[in-house]
Amino acid sequence: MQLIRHFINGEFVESAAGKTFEKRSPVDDRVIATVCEAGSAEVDAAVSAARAALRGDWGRLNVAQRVDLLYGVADEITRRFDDFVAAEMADTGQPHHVMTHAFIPRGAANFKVFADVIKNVPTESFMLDTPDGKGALNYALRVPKGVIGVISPWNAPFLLMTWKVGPALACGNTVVVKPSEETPLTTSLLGEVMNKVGVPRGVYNVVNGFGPDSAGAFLTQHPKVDAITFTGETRTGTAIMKAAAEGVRDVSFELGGKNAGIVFADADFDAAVDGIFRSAFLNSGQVCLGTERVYVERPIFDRFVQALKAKAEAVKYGRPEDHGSNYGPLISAEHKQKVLSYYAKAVEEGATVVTGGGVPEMPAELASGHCVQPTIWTGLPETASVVQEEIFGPCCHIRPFDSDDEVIDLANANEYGLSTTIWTTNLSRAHSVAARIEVGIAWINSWFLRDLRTAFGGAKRSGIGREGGVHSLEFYTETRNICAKL
Ligand code: NAD
Ligand code: 6OD
Repeated sequence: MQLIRHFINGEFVESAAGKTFEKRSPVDDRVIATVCEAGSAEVDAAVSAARAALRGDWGRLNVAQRVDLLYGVADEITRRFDDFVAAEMADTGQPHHVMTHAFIPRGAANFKVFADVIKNVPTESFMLDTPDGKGALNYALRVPKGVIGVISPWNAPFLLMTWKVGPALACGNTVVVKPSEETPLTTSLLGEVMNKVGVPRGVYNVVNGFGPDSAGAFLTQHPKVDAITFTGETRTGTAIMKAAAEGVRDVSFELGGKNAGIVFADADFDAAVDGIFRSAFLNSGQVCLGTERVYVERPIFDRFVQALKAKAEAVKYGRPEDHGSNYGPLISAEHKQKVLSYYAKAVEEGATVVTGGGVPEMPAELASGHCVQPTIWTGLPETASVVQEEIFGPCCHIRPFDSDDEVIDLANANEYGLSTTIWTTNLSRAHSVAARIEVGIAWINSWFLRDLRTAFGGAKRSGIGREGGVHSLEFYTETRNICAKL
């Protein structure tokens, strides 16, 4: 049985108190690893190592040297691509092609892109007129914020963790990462990469464990952590913000979503069906940007519902390494129960179940896994809890609409504001609708198409701040202005 240890000051270590927990496969519920659970002693050690590294070799590197190391990390991830793919498949149970085409390559890109950003983005300068006529020169330096606490979720573990570690290190910080208890494998593997490439000890640290009363809470409450970047549920964000208030520490939050997909009658029909299918069911619906509310213009409503149903019913269940499968399980028995409780609630609330609504028949060896059927509902009022609350499963409610104003109001009538996807061939309408939806990210005729230089984050309850490109520099550095009298 694999033992997943913490990675502190360049070494893989167990917990002093010997506490561990089990990591189970989402595919068949077998225990696949034993994971060490950090107590406050391990979190303290990790934070101390990270602080010391700021003053050590890492803190003395110039930008070009840091950039070289980050390129080395990206290259080593690519060299060990198959190991990362295997580890992430074991953790999440999601299909091989999702790992190879999306999630693992993004891990390498997250280091390269921010190495390029830090190398190329200038800081501001101003000449100030002074009474003596000689003037003063103001120029800004970007300095690292210090030790960054990184708390990451389980749904795309490597992509989401490196999306924060890449820019944090590019800016010269050090990190202590607490991966989700559900998905510790790739975060641990990245420790091997850091050592291989020669990233100094203490720059990248990992502590495993849970949230409340465990590693997550110990890390976010730690007074020597300078800032916290978090991706996860909005409710968890509230707890972390309270912890960060002590010591007035900065936070960057990427939180939940209940995103609307909008399909106009003039859309390229097949592209829209494919796009909504992906946005509702990729990763078994466990994507924060996923579409759980679909609004379709009335003339194509029935045809659209039937086309999406046909695709949902054609998914291929299977083991992640089985290349014929394109659909995986939910992450855990607990999450499966949550999603199934929403499936039951939809029926109680009066939904028409177009397809799905339960657990698929699976071969005996996968029956104890956590698959649920892709599910489509129609006929619910907007007040229904399955239309308002984030389910984070493979499901969506579809409702017809008749005008731009109506669909904009429907899309905005939700406490979340992460993303939207709009399907139409009328680009002037697309731009005007996109500008009026209260979200951080609006896609037109696409979904999850990412340019890492752009601002990423959520409006309303979907987050605080933006990361991506120069926006990440805003969070991961302090700007220090120097004013020199000439
Ligand atoms: P979660 O909030 O339950 O857990 C996320 C992380 O926080 C885990 O590592 C967990 O151990 C830790 N944690 C939990 N309680 C904590 C506490 N009190 N103090 C410190 N750490 C704590 O989220 P999840 O279930 O892992 O992920 C799913 C959620 O993440 C969904 O709501 C989804 O929308 C959201 N998400 C958002 C984005 C985005 O970019 N906006 C991306 C991915 C996931
Ligand atoms: O692409 C990204 O940078 C990002 N943060 C994606 C989030 C996916 C949510 O599940």
